Amino acid sequence: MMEKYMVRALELAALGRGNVSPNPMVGCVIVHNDTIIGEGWHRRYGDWHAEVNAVNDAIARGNEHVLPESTVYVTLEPCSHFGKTPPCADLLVEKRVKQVVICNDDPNPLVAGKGIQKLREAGIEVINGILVEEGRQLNARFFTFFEQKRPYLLLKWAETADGFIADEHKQPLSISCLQSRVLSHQWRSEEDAILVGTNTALYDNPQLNTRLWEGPHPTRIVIDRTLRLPQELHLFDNSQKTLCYNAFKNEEQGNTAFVQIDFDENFLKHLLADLYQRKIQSIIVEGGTLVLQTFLNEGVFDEIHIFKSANAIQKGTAAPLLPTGVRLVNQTNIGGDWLSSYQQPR
Ligand code: AOF
Ligand code: ZN
Repeated sequence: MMEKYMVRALELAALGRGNVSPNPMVGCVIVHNDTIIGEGWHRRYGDWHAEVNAVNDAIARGNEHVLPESTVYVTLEPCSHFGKTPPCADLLVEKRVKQVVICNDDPNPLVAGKGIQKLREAGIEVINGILVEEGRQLNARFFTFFEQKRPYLLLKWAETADGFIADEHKQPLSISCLQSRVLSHQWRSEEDAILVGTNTALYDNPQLNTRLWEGPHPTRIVIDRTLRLPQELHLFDNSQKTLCYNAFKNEEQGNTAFVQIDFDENFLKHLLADLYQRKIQSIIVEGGTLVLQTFLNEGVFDEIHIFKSANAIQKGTAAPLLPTGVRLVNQTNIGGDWLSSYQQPR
């Protein structure tokens, strides 16, 4: 029975997809006598939290007087902090609800257990850990960001039937079909940032935007240790925010920020620590082979998506090598390409 209402709360939470980042998607259902008397979800970043919307819905439906005999099902521990809105835990205490059932603890250090503590101290019964895995999957980016103190990482590339990612002349090469490229642009619009290495920036002069899809443009991230990338590249055209990681300077130029980091053997750690500090919650890494292989070899990634085209080119730059142990989660045709998706086993 508890699962039934939590499933509904998770469904409501998912309605916030695309509008709440970097906040988590959260849903809330209020139940009295085995009947739903109020529902709500976090609809938009900066807006009311799920619990507030559910309580207001219950009030609008004339159910305020039964709140003290009701159970609140919420997919994330109610917050305890004054952020964009006052604490949800305080609201539930003020309405004297009988019981609160929670899916996931909030890993945000501003909350992290303090919400549950507030409820219990006020004498409200709290049950947590209902449908934990479903909740963690829904908000994988949010949980990875706070628990691992790094952005959620998607690695994506397109390779030819014979395993090449670029031709022998390093010329920009369109390997995947239009449908695959449209899908990649949709993916770009769903993440906070997109990352490429020096060679890709130099040889492909990519725009790294979402022109084939309607949606927000991600922050562009480029690695340029020795600052050898020419300023004429699309990357530096100020049309989107760009972070350029290098070994020499910290400087803001229009929409581009040059960020100096240590390029020692812990380069990846330094990079991800800086991005965490900038609150970048997710990144799609699009190449080239060297950069992708670095993430793969260190085992620092969450998802891998590979488009394989039908044509062979015989010569060129080899595509990255998949590490052993990754879990194949999906395979499908996208136009003329074959898309394989993998996950890092947890
Ligand atoms: C809840 N219910 O529906 C959500 C919560 O910037 P703010 O003030 O909106 O706070 C964002 C933080 O609040 C977010 O990082 C997470 O810890 C929590 N989100 N909490 O009780 C909600 N969206
Ligand atoms: Zn809240």
